[in-house]
Amino acid sequence: MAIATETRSEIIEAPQINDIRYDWTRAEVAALFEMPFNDLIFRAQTTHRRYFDPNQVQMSTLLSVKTGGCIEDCAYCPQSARYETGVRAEKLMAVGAVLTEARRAKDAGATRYCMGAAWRSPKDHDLDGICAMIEGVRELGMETCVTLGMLTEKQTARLRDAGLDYYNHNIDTSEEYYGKIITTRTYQDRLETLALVRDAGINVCCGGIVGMGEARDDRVGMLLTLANFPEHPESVPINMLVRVAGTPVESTPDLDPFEFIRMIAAARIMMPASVVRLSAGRETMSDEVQALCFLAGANSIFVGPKLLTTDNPERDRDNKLFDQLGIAPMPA
Ligand code: SAM
Ligand code: DTB
Ligand code: SF4
Repeated sequence: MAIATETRSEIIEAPQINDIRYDWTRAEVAALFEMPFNDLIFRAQTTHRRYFDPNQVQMSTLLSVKTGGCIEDCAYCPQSARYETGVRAEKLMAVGAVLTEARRAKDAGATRYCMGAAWRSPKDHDLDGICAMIEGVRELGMETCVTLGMLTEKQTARLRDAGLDYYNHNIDTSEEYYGKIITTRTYQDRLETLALVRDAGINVCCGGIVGMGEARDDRVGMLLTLANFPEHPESVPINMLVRVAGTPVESTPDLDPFEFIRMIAAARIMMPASVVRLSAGRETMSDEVQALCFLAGANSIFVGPKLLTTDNPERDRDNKLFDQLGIAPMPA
């Protein structure tokens, strides 16, 4: 049945101004997911254009500075010591080696360097090396982001003082589905670290993963949590699960790509001024799906052949796609 014209324009045009809100209801978010696809994408793209250049995408590069051997049981993660995934446990990298990689990423056009460590939480002495990495990457003129697990207040202060721009700590999924994915730390633990990061004055990078067998209502719930924080995360990574052999979620059925695009569009509408990151999962995504993600408001990607331990598209493929779409890298 066709929707009446007035209803259609209400849906599309309703929040034209003051669209940065922190009071989303579950029903409103569920209604976004149920919109006709074209209406949803139109509204997301309209919102996107009020805050960003629609033809620019931010480029970050990731490096795993401490790989594998993690004591946590995150069901998606190749770095958990509990699963046989073929990822070997390594020590924290030397600062010089990290800076060599960062320089290479900068030369290849990345403006943000993101360093990840497979820790439940860092020890205080681990931060000596991490802070030196942050200082070194900043001296190269790149923005810095780290993801190290749970933090204490003292640790957030040290990271801020080292000049850290962003801290990535994901809620991963809805509060309701969370217990199916991780049992070794709670949703509340995550919220506490996020609050400490925010209070320290560091930009928050927080999102999650879809395609882990969750229901649409869980995707709605995850976005509700993110958009109803006292401040929106400045950066919102939406990861498509990379199914890694040996992890408990390795046989999860494919998520409908249109549902993934809806997730990006809903994130864009709910957090209009945040950078929405099309994160893990691009390696197996068609160029057409990626183009629809950009149309839906995604404006950041990871570039370089590796994420942390899994594959990411080669630069030639990304450069070609940017050319085909007339997309330029977002300046820092
Ligand atoms: N150990 C730290 C932590 O868990 O907070 C930092 C690194 S952890 C690998 C960073 C994030 O990567 C996770 O929260 C998760 O959202 C994402 N991630 C890990 N494995 C993934 C996979 N197989 N597919 C998609 N995203 C994944
Ligand atoms: C995020 O949300 N996605 C990135 C980054 N933050 C650290 C990590 C994706 C990891 C994918 C699995 C891997 O390569 O190990
Ligand atoms: Fe460890 Fe982070 Fe992987 Fe969880 S996501 S197992 S905490 S490295």
